[in-house]
Amino acid sequence: AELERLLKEAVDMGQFTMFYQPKVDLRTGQIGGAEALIRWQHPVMGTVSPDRFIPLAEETGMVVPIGDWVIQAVCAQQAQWQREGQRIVPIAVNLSALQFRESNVLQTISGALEQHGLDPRWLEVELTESLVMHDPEAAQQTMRQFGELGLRISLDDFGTGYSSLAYLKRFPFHYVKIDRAFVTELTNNPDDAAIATAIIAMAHSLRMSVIAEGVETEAQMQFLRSRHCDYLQGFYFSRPVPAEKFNKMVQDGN
Ligand code: G
Ligand code: G
Ligand code: MN
Ligand code: NA
Repeated sequence: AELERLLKEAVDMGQFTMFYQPKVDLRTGQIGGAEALIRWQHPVMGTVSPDRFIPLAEETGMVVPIGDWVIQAVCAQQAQWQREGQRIVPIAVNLSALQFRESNVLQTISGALEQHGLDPRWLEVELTESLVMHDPEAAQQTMRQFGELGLRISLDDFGTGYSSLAYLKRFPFHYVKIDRAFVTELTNNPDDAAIATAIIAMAHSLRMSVIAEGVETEAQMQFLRSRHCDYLQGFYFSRPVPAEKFNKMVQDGN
């Protein structure tokens, strides 16, 4: 209840901000997109990691207003950059399970896009494998509606659950994100290398693009490039950064 109060206050007092982590397009070497990641700056507690408050926000239901704020914030930011004549790239928001299942997230998204006059191609969503598998039928239906709206969808944390890509082909994903767990040991562990290679090959045969997360070294980058991975995300290129810094990186073309 205390945390619920604190999170409510955080929304009202504007203590949340969004950071952006680039996704590098391996074909062009340029930033081809980003993932939006929330940050909570509390006046006394300091910076609180989303790893700590998102699971709790999920339990109290506060993740719904927080998630709505995230959608608003990203749409407002993209629209502002676009008005200023800046080059923009698609930005993906993470949807939490509760937000996906129990809120009217479709209305929230289409409302925000409309309000800011933003084309749906500039906003993407990331759904985790476990979220989708919790209720596959319902997820499929909501995802179809996202697709009709023109949103691209990423399958986040792929490989950590128990579903096969073949099964997931029933869902209209555009991107598969290889979980960081397989990328970390990619160049030391032949099993992880085999898994990453297989995910990329199968995703491509199903006409989905692949994003590798958690890329931290040149060797990992080279390996993923040799396997024709489409996008790379990770500290090797950039940590999640504040909006201004991200925008500068996109304009500078690196
Ligand atoms: O950098 P990172 O510490 O940003 O994020 C930690 C975890 O919190 C990740 O699992 C990430 O998906 C999740 N997360 C970050 N931002 C958001 C957000 O805006 N909404 C939701 N639902 N999860 C987020
Ligand atoms: O669960 P999700 O994939 O949405 O979370 C993204 C999380 O991964 C964020 O916490 C982000 O800070 C973190 N992250 C992004 N790139 C790297 C990386 O190269 N190494 C590590 N260890 N974490 C990363
Ligand atoms: Mn994600
Ligand atoms: Na992920």
